[in-house]
Amino acid sequence: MAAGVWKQDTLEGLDKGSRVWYKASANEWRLGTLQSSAEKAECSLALDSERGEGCGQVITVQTSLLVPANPKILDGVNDLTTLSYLNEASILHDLRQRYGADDIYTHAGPVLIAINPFKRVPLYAPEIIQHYKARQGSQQADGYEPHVFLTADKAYKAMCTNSKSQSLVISGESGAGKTETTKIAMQYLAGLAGGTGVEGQVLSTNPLLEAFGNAKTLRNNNSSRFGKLIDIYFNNSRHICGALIQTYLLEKSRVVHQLPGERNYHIFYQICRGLNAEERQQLRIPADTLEAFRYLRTSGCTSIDGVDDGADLADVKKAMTAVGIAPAKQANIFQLLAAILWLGNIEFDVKTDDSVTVRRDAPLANAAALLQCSEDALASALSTRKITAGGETISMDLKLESAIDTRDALAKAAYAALFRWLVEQINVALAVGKRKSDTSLSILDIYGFECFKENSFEQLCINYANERLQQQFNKHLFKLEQEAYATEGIDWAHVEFEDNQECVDLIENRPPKSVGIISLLDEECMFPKATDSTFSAKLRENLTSNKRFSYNPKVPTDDFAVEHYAGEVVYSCHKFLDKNKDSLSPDLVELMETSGEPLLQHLAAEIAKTQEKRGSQTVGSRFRDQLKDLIQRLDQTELHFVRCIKPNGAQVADRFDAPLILHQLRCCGVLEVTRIARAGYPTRYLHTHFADRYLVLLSAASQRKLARAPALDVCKRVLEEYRIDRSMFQIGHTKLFFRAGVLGQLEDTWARIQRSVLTIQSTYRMLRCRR
Ligand code: AD9
Ligand code: MG
Repeated sequence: MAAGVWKQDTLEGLDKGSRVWYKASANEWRLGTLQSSAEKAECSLALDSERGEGCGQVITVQTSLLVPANPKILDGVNDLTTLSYLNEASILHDLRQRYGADDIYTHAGPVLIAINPFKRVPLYAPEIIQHYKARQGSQQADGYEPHVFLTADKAYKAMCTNSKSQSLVISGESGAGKTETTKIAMQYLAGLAGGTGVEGQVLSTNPLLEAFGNAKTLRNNNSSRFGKLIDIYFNNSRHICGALIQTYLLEKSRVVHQLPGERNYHIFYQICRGLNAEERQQLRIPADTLEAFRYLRTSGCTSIDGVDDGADLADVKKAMTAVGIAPAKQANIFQLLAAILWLGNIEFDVKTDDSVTVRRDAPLANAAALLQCSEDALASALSTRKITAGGETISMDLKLESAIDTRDALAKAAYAALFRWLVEQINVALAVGKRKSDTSLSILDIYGFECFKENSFEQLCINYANERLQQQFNKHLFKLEQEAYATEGIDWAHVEFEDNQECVDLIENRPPKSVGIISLLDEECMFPKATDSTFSAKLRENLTSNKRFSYNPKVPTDDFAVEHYAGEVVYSCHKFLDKNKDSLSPDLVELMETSGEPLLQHLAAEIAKTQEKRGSQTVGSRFRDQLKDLIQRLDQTELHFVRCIKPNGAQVADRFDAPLILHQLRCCGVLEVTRIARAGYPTRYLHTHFADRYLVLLSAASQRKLARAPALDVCKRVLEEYRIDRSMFQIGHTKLFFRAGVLGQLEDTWARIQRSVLTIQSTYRMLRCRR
């Protein structure tokens, strides 16, 4: 039967007067009406007068460039699986129509597509939450418009029904709307299952984590520079009773360096602009200018249109208080942030080729004062390194470049430790009642795929994470789905999909399997004499057989390119080794440990502990392990996918950049998912499970007759008595497979019977009590 579906997408049967899409260029489709039959190699086409230039124009085109268009009545349908013709042009057209009407959500079978509106849309009012909340049962979604609320609601209700943990996996490229979508889902769950008070705290984590972990990039003014998985726990009465946040690899290089036009983490600008005069004076932050700080100045961008950093600080403070960080602690945090800013201003004077002195001026004095250490101790930690050899410790001078790296390393390490500490504080606050529950609903919001003019180790990690998630998406929506049909002996035409295994292998494989980028990087990090260039040479030596890897032999750089599922990215090897090793010298740890500032002391102890625990494990291999763990955890839950789409690169409202959107749809396999969903049987039951559940629906006579019969006989009888159309289900070896929505009627009847049984039981109990 599935094969029949494909036929509909060919031009067969189309004739004069049929609506078709004409592929005018690689990414542009134009609507028109056939003026001749489509049987010859060329045909005549009248371009649709509703659309753009060439109105009503009749042109001769190659028939091979035409695909059928859907009837007008299907314009703007809310589930792509309901389109009669499923092709890129039709999908794009549908999404364009919906986006134009601010209907930013559309179903692609089991996947929710969310197009970023880049403006306020009236879709999130409390009444709308109420509307979705009123939805009955876990099966029925009919009559409800696609919405993140609906997806969250399905997950929540499935959790309540099956007692199985659920996950919302939100993906899309940078700026596509993942973080906003996550917040919208959290807002819904707080409205749906609040009541214990924890939900307020859960929501408070957003402004807090965004202040410390988000920044303006060239792709997104509020770009997440860390990944997060938030597990929300529910108690027996299905109210939120706690949460746990796990974060992934914060981009800490941003603390000391940003690309032109980007910014450092929001919190720095917030304290500079939002603290009052007295607070600023204490932190030695000058009144008028952010340009005073090198870490904020060099990118040439300190403000974001429409963002009031000063006012945002108030929200951040409120959020801190909500998660139990008292004002005194908040002051410590701000002090550390100011210290980091002053560290960045410390200058070095070159003494000889091999040594520097730290300039004794205001930045050193201010940084030392804020870190609560002596100027001498700070100066010596930044300009020398202690080396132990033969039981003796000697102090070695640092060259200018190393001294600068050491200064920046201290700033980065302190910030990253602060971030980890914050997440810990949040988790302590959210742990209320957590252990009383074994079911959770998790939401994954990571950094989206990105490609800049210059891409470094951080982009490789970010894109690797996205590659892994894409693989998981493929596994659940293509592989597992189709394998299930094959093992159950279901009649099924296989749907091809873009497998990204080769790219995942390229990055993460390790011996003895084969080598990958991370394993080669680790190997290189062990050689004392290795440099970024020797690493680059190693990649070229070992990886050229992988089709996803390439480099330009004509250009004398250390660059290499990876063909990701979402496009090619050229990476520069600069600093790969340092970033992967990420070790903080013992001198700096010691400096922090001896600080008079308790928070810094605490962070230093944590850094020392983590360094010890990690041993020689590198950032890359730890990230690989974390991702593996993440995927395993997600696999144990029921998955719900949201695909965020970025409508244009300018981050503006009402601009539908068709080629950009089409590229994203292609990369993430929306067309194929829709095909599978349309041809597939998303609802399954084991024969035994189905028989047990629905036996009660049979007539009394049938129930008696089938009481001892095999489960499959019961199933067949139920399907018969309820006249389920033969095309709507298939019987597998152990399971029954149903098309979407078929079981609604059975479920309704089942629920009605359950309710009356319960009523009878409670009346009976009441009567007994009275007696
Ligand atoms: V990144 O990978 O972290 O760089 P995200 O998270 O995918 O990226 P984000 O959620 O931050 O993107 O969205 C980018 C911007 O789009 C937001 O700051 C909003 O201004 C805008 N946006 C996204 N979704 C919505 C929405 N549902 N309504 C209104 C939205 N604006
Ligand atoms: Mg984000």
